Amino acid sequence: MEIRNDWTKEEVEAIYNKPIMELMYEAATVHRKYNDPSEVQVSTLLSIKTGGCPEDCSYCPQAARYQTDVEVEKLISVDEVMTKASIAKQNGSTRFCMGAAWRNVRDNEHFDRVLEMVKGVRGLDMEVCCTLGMLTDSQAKRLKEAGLSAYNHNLDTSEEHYEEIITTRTYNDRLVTIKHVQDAGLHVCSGGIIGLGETDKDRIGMLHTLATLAKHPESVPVNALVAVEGTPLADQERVSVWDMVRMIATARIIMPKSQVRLSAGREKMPTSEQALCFMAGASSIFAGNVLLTTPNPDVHEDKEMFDLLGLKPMAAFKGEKEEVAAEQFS
Ligand code: SAM
Ligand code: DTB
Ligand code: SF4
Repeated sequence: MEIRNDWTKEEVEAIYNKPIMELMYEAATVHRKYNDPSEVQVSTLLSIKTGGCPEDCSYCPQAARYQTDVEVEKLISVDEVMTKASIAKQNGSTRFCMGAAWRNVRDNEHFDRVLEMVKGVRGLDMEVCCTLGMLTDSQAKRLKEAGLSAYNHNLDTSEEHYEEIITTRTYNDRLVTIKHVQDAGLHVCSGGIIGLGETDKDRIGMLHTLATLAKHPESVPVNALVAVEGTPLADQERVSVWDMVRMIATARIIMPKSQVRLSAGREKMPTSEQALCFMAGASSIFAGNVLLTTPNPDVHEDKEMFDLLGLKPMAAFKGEKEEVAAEQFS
């Protein structure tokens, strides 16, 4: 089965709406065909610039306009990043992702410092990822030159539902940043959040947009909303595991080789629920007891889960090495 970028919305809808057991079985089958299902990519997140963000993303505790418990912090130092990245490496992470509560990147000394951070972490032989908001094409290129592996920029939801969630920038702005990232030769990490009050149609629409990009994102994070006190979405109900399974399984079937990441929301999911997500084709997690500002399971809990489920952390640069090998033989 070849990798397809020409999925129709109707095809994605038909997959998404299959009876759940059929859907899981199909996704598990596709996963085994394209990937080693025992390997899980373990990525650690670090917030390098927390809170005080000018945007109005209604799910986000870091938006300055909402009264949340998040304390505003300045951009941290390169040394602090290096210490955290070394600890993450010792704990088995092969990928390190740095997040900043920025609307967009500006060409100033702060961006220069981020480039230093990228160089430093790359020097530890880890894959490096950033999520810093909107980027120009030249900023994407500079990140690539510094050694960045991938850039995270989520679509978050469907184009139709987007305006209900964010008004301070458009869906098209997001697609433009993703294009700059792809053009710079960086891997794209892009997915979304469920539990924002969207319909199944919105979820299908978002998956369809991701699967019909010129190239599938190398990773697709599926976040369950972490409802945070003080944000407009604070009272949203927790999403059911079956909704996570449906999203993950559909993403796995339509983007067979992408790392589908079981992202925010694991803190509230027992091992049995997470196991269903791995069965449905999830191949990546965020490790460490905080995501950016909200809790995540402890490293030792995840180790116990991996032992119980027979999962093992994926080696660094696995995807990149396979790509090089494939190019050489094509
Ligand atoms: N400020 C940059 C941006 O928005 O592009 C980068 C950091 S931002 C926090 C990265 C992503 O985290 C968002 O696009 C969103 O998908 C996710 N996120 C933020 N708050 C969340 C929450 N409460 N629950 C689940 N995911 C969340
Ligand atoms: C993504 O898709 N999820 C991560 C990462 N990309 C940057 C962020 C989740 C954040 C959850 C809320 C918080 O901890 O602040
Ligand atoms: Fe700012 Fe990013 Fe949070 Fe939106 S998601 S408010 S851009 S930090």
